Amino acid sequence: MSELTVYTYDWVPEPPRGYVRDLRIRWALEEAGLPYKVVGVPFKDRGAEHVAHQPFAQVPWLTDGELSVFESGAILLHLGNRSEKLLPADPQRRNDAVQWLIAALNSIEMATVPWSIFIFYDLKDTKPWEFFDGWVTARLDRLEPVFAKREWLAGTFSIADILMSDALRLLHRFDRLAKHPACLDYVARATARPAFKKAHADQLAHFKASSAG
Ligand SMILES: N[C@@H](CCC(=O)N[C@@H](CS)C(=O)NCC(=O)O)C(=O)O
Repeated sequence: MSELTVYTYDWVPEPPRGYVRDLRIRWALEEAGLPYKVVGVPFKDRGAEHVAHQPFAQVPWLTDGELSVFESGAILLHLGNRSEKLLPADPQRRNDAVQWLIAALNSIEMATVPWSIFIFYDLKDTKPWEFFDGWVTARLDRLEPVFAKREWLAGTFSIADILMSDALRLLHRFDRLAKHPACLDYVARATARPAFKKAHADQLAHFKASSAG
């Protein structure tokens, strides 16, 4: 089996620590029990080699032997093909996992990331805030009955839950799930998993070690 390497920054400022998207990949690898290593690349000077792997000079990317994959969703799908612990073999459940994974990226994260910009830059007094906050409410109102009825999006835990719960974690960070208890419980059960805890602790340790050096 080829060697798996996760690439992330060698350092990031304090606020994103614990939220950098290599966490999603570490989490999946821990869930699947696949051996991997993590390599830090410069945050400050992003060179041509970085862009050759990730065209937006972002992280994460993954190498699997000679193959290089960028975009956290694509990386999770790639890993899903390696382990049924991440992506079920049954066609209906596999379809559920894939569509919810895309929904997490394209229907939820698409709303949560712009919303978070208003928080980080203290723009809640501006007119567009109402729109972006309303967009988040609309999405949570639709997710609430989904999580009231099911533990995991595809029946059993899958990469869809890694992406969905990680996207919702950004809202939870600012107590934005308080009025959506089923969403809140879902994030709590996802982040209680030992694989999440290990991935999260490892990411924090990685960035702490880099700032110490
Ligand atoms: N759609 C990309 C987003 C990647 C992304 O936003 N990466 C952040 C870290 S979590 C980053 O590299 N930010 C620095 C930058 O954009 O310059 C994915 O899901 O992989």
